[in-house]
Amino acid sequence: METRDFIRLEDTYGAHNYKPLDVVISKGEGVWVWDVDGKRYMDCLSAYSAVNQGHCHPRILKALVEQAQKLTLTSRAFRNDQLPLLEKELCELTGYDMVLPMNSGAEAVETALKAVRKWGYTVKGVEDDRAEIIVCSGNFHGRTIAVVSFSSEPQYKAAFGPLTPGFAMVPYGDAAALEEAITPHTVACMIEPIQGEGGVVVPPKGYLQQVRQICTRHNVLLVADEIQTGLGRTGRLFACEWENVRPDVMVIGKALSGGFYPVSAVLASREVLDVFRPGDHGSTFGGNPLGCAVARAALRVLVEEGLVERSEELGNYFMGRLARIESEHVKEVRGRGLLIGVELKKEAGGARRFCEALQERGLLCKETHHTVIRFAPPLVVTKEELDWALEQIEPVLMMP
Ligand code: IF1
Repeated sequence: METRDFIRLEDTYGAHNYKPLDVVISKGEGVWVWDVDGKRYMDCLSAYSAVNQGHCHPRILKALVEQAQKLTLTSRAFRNDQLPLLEKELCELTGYDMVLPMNSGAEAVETALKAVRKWGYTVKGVEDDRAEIIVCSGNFHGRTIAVVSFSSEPQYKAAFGPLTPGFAMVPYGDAAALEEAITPHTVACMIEPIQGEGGVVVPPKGYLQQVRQICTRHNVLLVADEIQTGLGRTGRLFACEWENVRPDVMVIGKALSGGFYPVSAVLASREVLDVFRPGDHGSTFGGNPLGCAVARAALRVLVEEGLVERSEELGNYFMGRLARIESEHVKEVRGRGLLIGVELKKEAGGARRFCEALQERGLLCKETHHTVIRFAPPLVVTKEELDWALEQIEPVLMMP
């Protein structure tokens, strides 16, 4: 079968909820992937930062295979010998008290929403069924009905109503607006420290600090969605560390498994996560031994291979070189670590055609918000590989 045969099958039998680039990938190693015709590409998307450790990392692969040969799933009706170790290692790495493991990012976000609502009723003393959670315009937290209910992107929610109440929206980056939106019913404020889908939007300096102070002042929990920005992507273990901010609740996913398997988690203090009683919440696959063994290896790789430091160092280099490309199309280059957005001017005719030209030259990336090219290679990338990428990017940005 060739590329067009796979595409025809997918278009015939698959739901059309995506419009992917027409490259059919069948193999990956480190920062490189190969399509079914054997053509090699550098992956500059990293599955939206799920493969920070690089494709098919040998140490994570070994953990996956060894665990798969022993035990994969018990359900939480019984205990398994991997979950306690992952929980302990995550708490030791991050300084949080407790972990609640789930699978997808959206599920972990839902879990965090349930936790802060229950905290609001049982600890803060909010009136029954009145809890409010403040979110930001331009947010992306997943695709479930509750989560799209507070999206500011009309397409994400249109025709999926009735939607879930209990959310208020404020402009991203505006701390004063957040403080004004707080009411006696407010239990939490949820933010992305850098908005990924929003177009790699880095908030104004001091914003996260201000949000932290406002939340503390009003006894409102700060929930950080670090599903995309966390685990080294921005040159810190968590992007909130750029402003020395410690959220009350941290949501992680994606790179928690190095891309091998869906593993997500909510991290929080005992005061928050201890609101859950047996039967309140759960998941058949959440905390399964295969996912836990994979996540333990994925975390070890991040730490022991120094990928967080590498992300900062190479991110600075890459972003600096990108910023020096003198293209008439570029409006701004921004980001942190190896999460970089190149925003094009309106007249450039959209980012998609640049992504397609980069694909021709063997570099895969994905536009976001029509006008932003996002560059987020696996954190194992080398300086030499980034130099090769720049040799491809430069002429493409110079296109008429
Ligand atoms: C898709 C975007 C990125 C996320 C944050 C929660 C989730 C995500 C901050 C949900 C997921 C993904 C989903 C993916 C595209 C992608 C994405 F463009 F849509 F926004 F990365 F930028 N919080 N982001 O970024 O996690 O349930 O998917 O595991 O195709 O929808 P999930």
